[in-house]
Amino acid sequence: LRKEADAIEDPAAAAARGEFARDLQAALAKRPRQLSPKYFYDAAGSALFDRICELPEYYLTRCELGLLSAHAPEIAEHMGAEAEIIEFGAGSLAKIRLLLDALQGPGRYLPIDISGEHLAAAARRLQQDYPQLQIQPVVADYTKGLRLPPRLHRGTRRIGFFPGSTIGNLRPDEALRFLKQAAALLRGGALLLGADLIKAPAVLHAAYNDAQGVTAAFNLNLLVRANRELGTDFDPSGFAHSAFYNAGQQRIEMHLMSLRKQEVGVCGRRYEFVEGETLHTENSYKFTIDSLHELATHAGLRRGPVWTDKHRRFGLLWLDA
Ligand code: AVJ
Repeated sequence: LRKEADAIEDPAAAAARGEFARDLQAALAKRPRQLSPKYFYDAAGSALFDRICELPEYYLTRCELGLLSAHAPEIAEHMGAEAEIIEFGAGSLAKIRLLLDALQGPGRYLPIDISGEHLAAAARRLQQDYPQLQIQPVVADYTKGLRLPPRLHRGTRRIGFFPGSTIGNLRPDEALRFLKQAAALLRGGALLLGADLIKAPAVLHAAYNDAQGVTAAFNLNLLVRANRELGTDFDPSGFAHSAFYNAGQQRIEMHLMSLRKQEVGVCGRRYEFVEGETLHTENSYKFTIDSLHELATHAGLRRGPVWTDKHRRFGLLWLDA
């Protein structure tokens, strides 16, 4: 049965698995050991992330949803009728609903996400609630160069939507490259960018070290995923979730820390972890409105309105392309 299942694995899934194996081996071969956070988002990881968004400590999602719903009419006015909305890292498609409710029928909605099954299911649910909307899901890794279907009509305005502070997962040089690509792709339109702001380290720390341990499970799920998809032999109970604010770099770092000396097999190679050694799994950069404007201006975007909450926890920026 197992053999048969392997034989019929679709080529895209096989390629994705090959890339995961190569990236994991490369991550384990270098020091410090670091892997892209994109590998968090298998079906289980995407579901865990959705639970993170509901946690009392994880203020980011609530804050951004609050901004979107409070300012949806104004944002919709900036977007204009019949534009097409392109969402980068669309996830569960919850945030776009707030904008769709305020918009007079956008021309089309293109959610881009790396987690194919999760995206397809979310798109089906959205279609049920917005039967008139033209939805075109795109399963892709948008950090790798963006290719999109042609504009709906000549002259259709494209509005990019990059919420959730996902931009914080990118190193500053990668964020700049992404914004440059987005600027080129959206030329004549705009980008609506949501980003987490620098604040008291204790507040940041709590958001990534929740009391229920959901963030720990999200982090450790990476090892569970590797075991299932690549046949590695990680012992998830031999690793601990570690998340802390690196003030010098203005970022939260997440790591998986080895609790003892141990060896792990990955596709025929063995890798040793000494006690306390980590695999760096994510950076989550924090910004100021000024630092975001500087980055955007460098990328060829022009500053527009900014919406933020009274505690200045989160920023929503309109950037003309
Ligand atoms: C989806 C990348 C914005 O960095 O806050 C949540 C992911 N990691 N808890 C973030 C995440 C740990 C999240 N982003």
